[in-house]
Amino acid sequence: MKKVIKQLEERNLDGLFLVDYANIRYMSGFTNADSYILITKEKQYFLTDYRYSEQAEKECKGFEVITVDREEKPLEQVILEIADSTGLKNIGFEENHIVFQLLEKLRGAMPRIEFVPTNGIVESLRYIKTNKEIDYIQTAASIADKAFDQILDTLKPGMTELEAAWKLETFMREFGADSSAFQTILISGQKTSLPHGIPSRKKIEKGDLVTIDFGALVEGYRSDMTRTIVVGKPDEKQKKIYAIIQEAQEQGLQSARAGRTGKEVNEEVMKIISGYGYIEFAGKGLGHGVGLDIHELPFMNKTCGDELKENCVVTIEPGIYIPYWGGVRIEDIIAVKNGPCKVLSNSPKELISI
Ligand SMILES: [Mn+2]
Repeated sequence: MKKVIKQLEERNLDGLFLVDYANIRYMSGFTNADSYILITKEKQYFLTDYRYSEQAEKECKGFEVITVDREEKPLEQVILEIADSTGLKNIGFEENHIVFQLLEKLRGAMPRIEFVPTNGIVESLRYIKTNKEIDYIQTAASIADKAFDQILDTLKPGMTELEAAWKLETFMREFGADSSAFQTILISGQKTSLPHGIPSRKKIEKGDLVTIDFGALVEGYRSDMTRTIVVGKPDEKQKKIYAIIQEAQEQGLQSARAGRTGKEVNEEVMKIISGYGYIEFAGKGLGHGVGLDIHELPFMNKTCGDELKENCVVTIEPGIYIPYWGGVRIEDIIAVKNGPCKVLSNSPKELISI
């Protein structure tokens, strides 16, 4: 909170209004939904409704919890009263998260107050993880590893993608996940050329590549891992593409360390794919930060200058996607270090045939 208030001072802001679920959770510890935070330099307000007020009182230490009863007084009226009583002249809002309709209501209710777009104030704090956050992500990654090991024994030709995805999610829950970290990608055959294909009623067949991109959720923190396997014996092209991605992914793990930019790491990985003549089929992004959100800072791609710092948690996930043939992606989740990174996902990476 002190760091946020310091940023408000630097930006000449009297207050900051938060709507984003992950930013609200990060600042307050609140683990539920549909709430707002108003940060002022003197005091912090947590605005929620009757469904969550008891929970908020317990979880949000250091906040004054205000239960908004919309029948009595709309949210913007409650904020106006706080602004008036504390003499706020302006309030920052999250330009990439706020709903337009809510912003219009706020501006309409308090013409005296300037609402100022901001971007990334809380995100900049979430950029580097604490040891506790890394522990949660490590736990989630280890649950995913165990579930992957089980799905290798369970997945059989004739099963649909949806059935296999459900089995995988069941295993994660059995091993202690709160839920899946995101909608599981488990796609097969030609469909693996879709980087984010959706599991369907398509049956998994002999000869198919199967791309499995999934993660577990633990205490609000997410893991993210991808493995590509083959049903039966791989053919020569499958082996060749897989070997390129395996080499590229290994390079990514070597290159990712504190002080380097996502752009530099991406370049070194793409150089390998380029050397084999497959750059036109390479995925555009190499990786992304992971934490309370599945995709957060820093990002690693051609245009991203985000610098990797000690204890950033990011993915390294190069892929080759050939339309109407298929694709291969290998993804690990890592904690960035000053030296070699710490790989949090530990499932095998040689081409597995089931
Ligand atoms: Mn990912």
